[in-house]
Amino acid sequence: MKVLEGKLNGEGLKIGIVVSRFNHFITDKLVDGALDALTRLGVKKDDVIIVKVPGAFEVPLFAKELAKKQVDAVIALSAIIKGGTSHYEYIASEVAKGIANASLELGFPIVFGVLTTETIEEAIERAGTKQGNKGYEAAMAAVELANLKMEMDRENNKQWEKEKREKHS
Ligand code: INI
Repeated sequence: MKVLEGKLNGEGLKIGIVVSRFNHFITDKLVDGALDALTRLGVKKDDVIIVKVPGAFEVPLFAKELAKKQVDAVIALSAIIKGGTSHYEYIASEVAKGIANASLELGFPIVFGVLTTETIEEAIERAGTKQGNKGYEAAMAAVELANLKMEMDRENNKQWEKEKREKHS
């Protein structure tokens, strides 16, 4: 039996972060959490690139652009808080779809570190207080997935080489 699983080791990895400024008192905390996890896992500060965008709606496009650069995974961070905003649902579903589409189209790990909450209090709880830090969790997943992607690529190459050899033997 073969089990493939990404290691939680960030040494040598390059990681991109896209973060929105909207609700920045929350998203700044998500970035802090993400950087804390990346540093603990061995990612060097110089190997992290952060792209700031106005709001969550803009995150998928720039997550996709960043994924085309020399990084091993991208972390998408934003805070969509319902409060009194009526278009909350539209933004939340577009952002989720946009990130999933970008990741699938490129075949590249883009981690969903987007908070969608009813209230500001719930967002605070998930940005470094009672319920942990979504940015920290997203960064852990990014490192695991970057390593898993490399491992899968190696496996696929091995398989491809094997099939090529068998075809020509
Ligand atoms: N952007 C957010 O990141 N979070 C929100 O809660 C939010 N709400 O509720 O409006 C929000 N709106 C801005 C949006 O993401 C775009 O930046 C804007 O519409 C310009 O395209």
